[in-house]
Amino acid sequence: MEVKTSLLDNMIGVGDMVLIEPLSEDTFIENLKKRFDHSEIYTYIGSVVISMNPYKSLPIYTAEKVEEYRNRNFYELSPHIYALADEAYRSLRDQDKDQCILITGESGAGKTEASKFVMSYVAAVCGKGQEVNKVKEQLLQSNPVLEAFGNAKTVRNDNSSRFGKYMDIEFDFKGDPLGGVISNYLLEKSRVVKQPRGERNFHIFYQLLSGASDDTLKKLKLDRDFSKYNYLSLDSATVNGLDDAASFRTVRNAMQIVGFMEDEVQSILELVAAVLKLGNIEFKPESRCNGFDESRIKDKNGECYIDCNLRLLLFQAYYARDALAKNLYSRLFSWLVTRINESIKAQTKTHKKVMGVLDIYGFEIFEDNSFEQFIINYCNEKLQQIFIELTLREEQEEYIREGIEWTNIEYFNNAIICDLIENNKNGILAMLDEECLRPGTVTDETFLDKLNTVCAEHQHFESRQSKNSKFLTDHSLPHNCFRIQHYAGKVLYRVEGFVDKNNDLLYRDLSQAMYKANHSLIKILFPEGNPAKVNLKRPPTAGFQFRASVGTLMKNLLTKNPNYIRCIKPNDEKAAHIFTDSLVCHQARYLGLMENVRVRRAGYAFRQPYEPCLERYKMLCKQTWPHWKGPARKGVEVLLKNLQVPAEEFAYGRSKIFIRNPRTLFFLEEKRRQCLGDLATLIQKIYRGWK
Ligand code: AOV
Ligand code: MG
Repeated sequence: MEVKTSLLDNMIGVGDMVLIEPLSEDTFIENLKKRFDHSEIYTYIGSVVISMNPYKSLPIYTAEKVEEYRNRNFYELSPHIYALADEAYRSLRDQDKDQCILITGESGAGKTEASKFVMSYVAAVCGKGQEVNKVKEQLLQSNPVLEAFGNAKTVRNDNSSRFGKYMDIEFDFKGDPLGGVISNYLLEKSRVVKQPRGERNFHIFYQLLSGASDDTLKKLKLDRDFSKYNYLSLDSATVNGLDDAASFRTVRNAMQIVGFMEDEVQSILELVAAVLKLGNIEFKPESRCNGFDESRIKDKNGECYIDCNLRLLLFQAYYARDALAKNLYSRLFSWLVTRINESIKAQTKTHKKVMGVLDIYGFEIFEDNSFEQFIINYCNEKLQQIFIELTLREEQEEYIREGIEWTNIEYFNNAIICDLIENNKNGILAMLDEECLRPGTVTDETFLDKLNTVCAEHQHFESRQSKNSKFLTDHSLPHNCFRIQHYAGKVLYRVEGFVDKNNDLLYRDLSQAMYKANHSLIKILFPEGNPAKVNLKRPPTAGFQFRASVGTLMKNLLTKNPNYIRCIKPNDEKAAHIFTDSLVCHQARYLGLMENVRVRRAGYAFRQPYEPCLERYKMLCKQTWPHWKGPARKGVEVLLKNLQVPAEEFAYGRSKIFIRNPRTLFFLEEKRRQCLGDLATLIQKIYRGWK
């Protein structure tokens, strides 16, 4: 591990926050700003990479850059996401340590872009050959497919991930890729039928209408005009910088590379079209002679009854229509993931080395926050938990391994918020489930009542104990809301729809109708509609499933060596060159970045194995220059003694030297620079050293 002098370059700020002197929130933010102004978007905190979204394309992801960072030590070059990717990949290949890349940050901070840079870097540096290249191409091309179906324009991000994604890339013993497995987490399916103002439906709808040939649209009985479809929002149908037609070609091409057959693509597009058309079905009330009201489908070509045994009131008919559209789409999405997995799965059962890349939907606070935001924010809490636990654990373990004493640093631990949400007994998700399964009249309001009673008691209890409760009730809240103090800010959730979205039930008649449809893919998507396989057991709720899958994910991540990318959004305008101090400061705070620096510095800010340390500084001491015969550790001891660095500045670990204060590092670096700067003196020194 070498420390490059560019990390200390004053012109473009400090490349590693650990080296900032003096350290304060102001100097921290100032440093980020200085670097951002020079388009230096990456900054380290030790081995953690902070990534600022530049909102403009930078020439730093070229093939030359890849070559530059390939096989180089982490601190050798300027901070870059490639350095992290390289370190992770080499550690996986050479030390057989499974890795995970944890990318966090709020919506629009640059997580998805970062995950793609990591993947493309690893693809560029790992093995070559026809078979291997095919695997790489398939892994990379799964991205455009999933983004088309799972991303959408929101007010925060024009390409916002509306699902969570975790991808394990598998390698053989040589480090050549074998394949991958993708896991997806709860798609925000409510978007299919309704989008908040200024937002769009999933990209694929617009891509299909803009990019498909006239012939394809004719076959699908679709109109190119977005405004013909109820499910497509009109106020932001076209997005600056997004070329839907071109994206459609990219997606079609990607599907082909991933291995979708032509007839499968056709089926998928038919379902996309079916969803659009479902949205255009309208109903009209009809009084029946038996006194009941029911709904009939209004159709330009005449009228027909819904072909099932439902006697639906008008609002129920619309509800059923939307539920079907949401289910159809989200099941299609899950099927796509399964289908992609079939294509990209490793063809061998031998031992695999694994690199997991996690890119989830970022923390969100909207004007109107519902069940989806609740789930998304819960997921972010869990990731923050992992960061907290592992940053401390990793640090602690290193000190213990190296036989060095460790001092604890105070952290805000968000475990209390995770518990408030996921506790088996009185967590919010458990209470929601209890309410959903309770006989009798269950509404969002009864759920809220329960929440207020139980959580308020809990809060009372907590507040006596720790003044730490994160469920905030007060009389100023709108009547149908509850509020949580998340690690990243207070969020007001409106309970409307919580019960329904958690239940996630579809009228059985609709499942059966779907199953009966003369369409092989639809049949696959609605297996419960098969009358031969009627299952009266209630499916698990959405919240339950989510909690379980996040739990499994966390366990999986904990078995791997973590690498962190902490993404920061510089402004709310999605604009290049704007750095809003308050916004950046808020993110740095809740991400716990200052504490992260403090932990690094409180113990020992820097550590290096003895050999490279001696190699780098041996020129500063006669006894070690030009060659030191003997153990490297002894050489480093001689060197430091000779330079009269106070003993408390160092700790000798089993394999590494630990340097407490960045100033000492500055001192060494400065000495080295002087040495190198004056070549003539250096040569004289060498000469004298040899005499
Ligand atoms: P996110 O994944 O963190 O948000 P994205 O990765 O989608 O955010 O980034 C948002 C947008 O910022 C991208 O579409 C790019 O225009 C721009 N951007 C981000 N990183 C870079 C970069 N390194 N270079 C150039 N432009 C960049 V969300 O999925 O909403 O949580 O849910
Ligand atoms: Mg994203």
